Amino acid sequence: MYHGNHLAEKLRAASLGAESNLFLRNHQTGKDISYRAFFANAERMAKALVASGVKPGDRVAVQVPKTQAMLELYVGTVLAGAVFLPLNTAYTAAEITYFLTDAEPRIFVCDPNCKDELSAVAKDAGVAEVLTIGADESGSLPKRRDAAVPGFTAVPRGPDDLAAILYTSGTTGRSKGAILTHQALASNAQTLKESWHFSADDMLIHALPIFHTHGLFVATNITLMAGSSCIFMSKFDANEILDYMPEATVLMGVPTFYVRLLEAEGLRKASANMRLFVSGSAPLLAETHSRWRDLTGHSILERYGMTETNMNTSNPYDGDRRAGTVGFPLPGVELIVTDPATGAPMPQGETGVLEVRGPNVFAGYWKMPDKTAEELRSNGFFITGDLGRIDADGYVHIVGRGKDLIISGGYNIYPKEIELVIDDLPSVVESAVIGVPHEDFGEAVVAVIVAQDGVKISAKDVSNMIKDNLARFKQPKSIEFVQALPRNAMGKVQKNVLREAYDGVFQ
Ligand code: MCA
Ligand code: AMP
Repeated sequence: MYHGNHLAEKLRAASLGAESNLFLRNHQTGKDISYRAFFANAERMAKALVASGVKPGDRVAVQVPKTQAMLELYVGTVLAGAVFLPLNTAYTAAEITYFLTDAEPRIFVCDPNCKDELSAVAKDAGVAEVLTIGADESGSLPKRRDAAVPGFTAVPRGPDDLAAILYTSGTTGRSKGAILTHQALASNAQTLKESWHFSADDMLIHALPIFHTHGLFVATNITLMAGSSCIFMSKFDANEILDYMPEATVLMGVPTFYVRLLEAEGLRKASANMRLFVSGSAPLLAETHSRWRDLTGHSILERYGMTETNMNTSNPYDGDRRAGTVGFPLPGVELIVTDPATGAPMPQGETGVLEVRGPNVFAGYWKMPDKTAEELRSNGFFITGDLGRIDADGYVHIVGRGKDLIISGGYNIYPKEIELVIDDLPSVVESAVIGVPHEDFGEAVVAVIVAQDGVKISAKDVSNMIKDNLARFKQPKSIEFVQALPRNAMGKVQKNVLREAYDGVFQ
């Protein structure tokens, strides 16, 4: 089935012969979807795309609420040999303009509520057609899916062909599209499925968004590849997750999930029969790890990944899951620590830049050959920009970031992008954006602003002026004004000084 389409074949294999098994329990609609129904719908989606003129290699850009139809569209896009390009639902029209212009998709699928505003954006970007999927699973694309006859011969695609482009923000303030091949996605999901012992007996609580690697490729691809089932929740809700735990076996989440669940009533009892808790996308505090273990008896399994690489390391399924570490390189993934200045390998145990190589690594940045050459070495190692070390027992520790990046509730935020927007405001001389500790989100955004002499401007004014340009999660949770930014002898803003000064702002 789906012969010759590298990824689709692998996503389908486990459920062949078990078509009536449950794939997805839809929390929103209350409906159960079997593997048979899911793949039939994905095939109809592929038909609808082809009927709209989508050709192999074309991009299908998608900014829609978390729905079963979006998952069907993902698999349908792969079946049609096209390239899936999911976008964060929080992005504003101004942000969407960039992605559509850069990626030049053939089709853009959006929320029907945003169709008027985004159709104009899509038209300007030269997108041929705009379709919709709504939060209630309705919309013009589901309509076309339902009108199509099931049955679709998968378009042949090899391991090196593109399956998806995921944009990841950059230190320059310009997002970069990571090109992910069929092989990168398939090999990583296969490795994770085996490393985490996924089987048809598993029921995953799926509460992550599906426009990022974690919710789309880790959670969904593993479920499909193992023939497991999932409870598909449109968003995180601690009490609803507790309600589902007795019928589930696995939860995947960002650290904020675990911090919030620890505050919820009834965690110990609800989690008694769970098999596995996985955390990633941001550092899990050792304190959260030990509180969880003390309360539930389960040791959270922390792993480390990136948009460009999928998952690189994981704590062991069997064996010691060590708090504050991200475990060992996954089978087939090489991880080395290099000197940030010279790129030479560091002696065992010392801290440097983490570099990774393996079938999981991306093929480069979309239309950015220079950026690709800067970060992806000709020998295949990708320079992650994360700082870390490997201890004597082989566990990888992430000790910091060489890149100016904030991770808030599992979302990556590049300060430069926010600084560019704030610096553009008429009453602002300059700004520096930093991340400071936040109990719920791990880190939260603070903007430190130097206003023009004699100009009266408040934090509220700034918030109002930037709100149309930046997704809500990127907007500063605190805005501070100063006379001047601290600088070193080279004139570089000392963000460490600012981070210290505003360290307690959310406490
Ligand atoms: C929501 N807000 C946020 C965030 N989420 N602000 C900063 N950071 C966030 N992550 C804003 C909301 O717009 C709202 O603004 C206010 O904060 C409070 O919202 P709340 O209702 O508490 O938030 P929520 O809707 O419950 O969402 C929190 C969340 C969510 C469940 C933690 O952010 C989430 O699902 N995060 C997961 C992200 C993820 O999947 N990352 C994986 C990336 P206001 O009230 O002012 O309007 S993939 C990756 O990183 C790599 C590859 C890897 O290794 O996995
Ligand atoms: P992104 O590619 O935007 O999804 O984010 C990838 C980044 O998230 C990595 O480069 C790390 O900085 C960070 N990250 C992911 N998982 C972990 C983890 N378990 N611990 C610490 N940082 C993590």
